[in-house]
Amino acid sequence: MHLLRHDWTTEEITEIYNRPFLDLVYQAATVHRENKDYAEVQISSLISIKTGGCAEDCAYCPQAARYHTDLEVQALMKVDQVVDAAMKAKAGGASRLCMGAAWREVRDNRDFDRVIDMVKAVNELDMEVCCTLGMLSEHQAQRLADAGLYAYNHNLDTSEEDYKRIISTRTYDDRLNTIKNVRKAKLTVCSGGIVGLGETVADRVSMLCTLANMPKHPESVPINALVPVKGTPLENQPRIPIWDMVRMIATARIVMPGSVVRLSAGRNEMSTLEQAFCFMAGANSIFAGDKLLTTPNPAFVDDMAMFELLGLKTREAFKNGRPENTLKKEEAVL
Ligand code: SAM
Ligand code: DTB
Ligand code: SF4
Repeated sequence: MHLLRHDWTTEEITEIYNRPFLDLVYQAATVHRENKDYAEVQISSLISIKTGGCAEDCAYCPQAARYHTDLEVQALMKVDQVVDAAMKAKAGGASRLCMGAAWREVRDNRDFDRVIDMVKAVNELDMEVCCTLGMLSEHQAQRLADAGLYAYNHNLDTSEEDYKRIISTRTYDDRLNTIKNVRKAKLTVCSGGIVGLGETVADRVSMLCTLANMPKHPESVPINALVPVKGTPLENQPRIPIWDMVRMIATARIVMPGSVVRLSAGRNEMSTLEQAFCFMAGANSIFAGDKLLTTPNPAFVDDMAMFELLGLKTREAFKNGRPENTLKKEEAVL
């Protein structure tokens, strides 16, 4: 495998991002093909366990309480409802379930206790369990790890320089701190960002540089295309050109060759050919299921038809082994 570097400069990443398009894709595909499992795509399914009413002001987000979006606020789901949804996702081919909550941060209360129960229950279904619940303390990360969580998603979203334009209710350092807490609990990290927020190429490069220079690269790097939602400050943002999306995926693949790069939000607006280019450029994961958190996503059957057409296979759960904390009850040595 390509040497993993943690000393990238913005100049180097800018040069990669701006290469002639086909050269960039060719290089990213070459890096990707050094991985023997390059035709395998990891499938995550999202479920919004607590929807809307969030205190933060993320300019892209339909779930922020302060924007008037047509969203129905929903209290924290029950464990049984989550297990039903997880079984459905598994039957559709998902190896990972990602549970999202519209929280600024986790609080040590009964709701968090219930999320811990959800993590335990989904882990028992032999699925990788991921959560995205906002900011976490080290102790909270450890509780999630003890419950069998596999990954924690916490996106940087944009560059440090651009952050204030998009979110004013927390800082970039808050974000980086949570990621550190997740690492301390030995969970895997899922962290990436969004393109199409009105950021510059320098912002995209800067965000990739922050991710690629972390002491350990995030195991998953989601690249989302903004889904503009009516009522949010970014509702009128133009759709991101597919060329930019492919460039972003290809550059992520080159600078973080050992990570899973996820072609995330925005697939509903992409043709199969456009998505094929993203896979060619090194994307090896998607969110599947007809809904992301609150916005539409292609149906499972359509994605499976695309996989068939492109010769892609789905990746099984726990491909890189089952971490100690995710052992099922009967396997754990008590
Ligand atoms: N509240 C938690 C947080 O912000 O970390 C977890 C849920 S939040 C919805 C998870 C991620 O969804 C955000 O960091 C952002 O990257 C992505 N996201 C939210 N709205 C989006 C949109 N309209 N288009 C693309 N990505 C979006
Ligand atoms: C990620 O990077 N993208 C997902 C997941 N992690 C949590 C969320 C996308 C949300 C898109 C807008 C919505 O459906 O609300
Ligand atoms: Fe809240 Fe997360 Fe949406 Fe920001 S992205 S408003 S923190 S749910």
